Amino acid sequence: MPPDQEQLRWQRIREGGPWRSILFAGALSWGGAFSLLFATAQGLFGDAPNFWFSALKALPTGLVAGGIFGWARWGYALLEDRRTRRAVDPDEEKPKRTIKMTQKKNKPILPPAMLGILGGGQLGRMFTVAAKTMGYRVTVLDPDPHAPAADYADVHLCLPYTDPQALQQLADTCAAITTEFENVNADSMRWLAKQGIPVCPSGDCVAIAQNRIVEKTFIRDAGLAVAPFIAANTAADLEGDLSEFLPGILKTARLGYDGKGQVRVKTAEEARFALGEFKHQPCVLEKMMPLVCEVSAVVTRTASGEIACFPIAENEHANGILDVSIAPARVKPEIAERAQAMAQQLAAALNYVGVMAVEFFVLEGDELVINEIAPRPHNSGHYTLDATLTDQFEQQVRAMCNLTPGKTDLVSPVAMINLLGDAWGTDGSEPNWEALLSAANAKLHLYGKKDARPGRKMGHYNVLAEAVDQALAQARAIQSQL
Ligand code: AIR
Repeated sequence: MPPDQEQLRWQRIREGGPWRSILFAGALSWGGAFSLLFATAQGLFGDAPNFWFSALKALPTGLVAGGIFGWARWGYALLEDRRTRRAVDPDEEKPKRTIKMTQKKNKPILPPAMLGILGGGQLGRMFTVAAKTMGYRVTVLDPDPHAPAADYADVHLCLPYTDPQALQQLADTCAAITTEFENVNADSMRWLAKQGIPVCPSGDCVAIAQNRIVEKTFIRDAGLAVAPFIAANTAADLEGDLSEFLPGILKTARLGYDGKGQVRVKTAEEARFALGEFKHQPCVLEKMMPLVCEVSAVVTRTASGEIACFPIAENEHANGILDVSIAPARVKPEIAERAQAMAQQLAAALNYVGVMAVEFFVLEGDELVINEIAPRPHNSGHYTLDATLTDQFEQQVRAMCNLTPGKTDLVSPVAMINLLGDAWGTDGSEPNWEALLSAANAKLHLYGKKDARPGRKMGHYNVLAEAVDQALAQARAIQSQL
């Protein structure tokens, strides 16, 4: 029986209660099995005239024994379940399904199992390539007929993330499901988990990352540092003294990435005005921090709690969009280690399964505060495609398939530069690829997107060199020629 089916069966037994357990699991399957066993024993060693008569005679005993065994199995599953819940969260009376599922030592899901992914953008595409390379099959759910991942996927369900039939097909055909886009519907993910499919990360983790207020509160409650912030659910929340959070950035609580949905504010009046501009949707006002630099950690955590963290990347943004990432980050080793430890602590606090990125601000005095998390592989982890022993997309496959995370050693210093739509001509002409591809140490990754809009991530390239500054200088030189 495939591992996911075994897990599903245990979950059904746990949730079915004693009656269903006796009637279905106990009396029918185990009862049948016990009868057969008794009958064979009777037929072989008993004194009845023939085998079938023995079987008939042994049937009631077999059914009773099977029923008792069914009870025992259910009782054991319940006990194990309670133990796991207590270990995970002693205060939670009704823990979420994902919490208990992810604590089990699950069996590996092996090729050629079908893996599902919600979202088929560039991250889904690179995930699909990694999964296909390892021999898995992939189903992508993305409403865009030109979804970049569809070029490689075995199945493209070109339907909305909430489409019941698409979700049913994922549930029926996939051994595990992941996502690549945090604005994907968390309830769709919860529904899939309810069908017994391992969903990594859980809908609950995605829901936390989808709302900046919930996200920052969670991080703070986990004992980790965030920039001072105030939740602005309504205009009234911004009426009091805001000096603690100013100058600051007002960010919409939901649906913001790549600099979308945020504005810098210097005064309380500006903050209130900006809230009006965002049509009074829930926002957070966050104090602007005096940054030395920004770094990020991409961490992988499996259902059994194994954790691996990639080397810390140092990031620079342009117009709110990641421009360049370099590894190793040019920070003290102690800071890099602390960032990795914080990312791992957060992943454990979330009971996270999959690949997660944690973005940090490095402040004066070597202080580290968490900016935000992304419940998926991350743009700042694209350097791993060419510069580490395992890349972040293989890690995503490994985590969702209950495999040990691959080794994350950096093989070479690297600089990753994003290729935005701005590099394409207004007439759709291509950038000067020759300038890039003629360098033997530059690696081009294009996402196959149809429309090159300004600010749209179309691809990236990695430059590998002996020293990180050398890699960065060469990557910048190439950028200026594109
Ligand atoms: N993405 C997800 N969160 C942030 C980013 N950048 C990736 C995902 C998603 C794609 O960007 O892969 O599917 C969407 O890109 P676009 O250009 O279609 O908006």
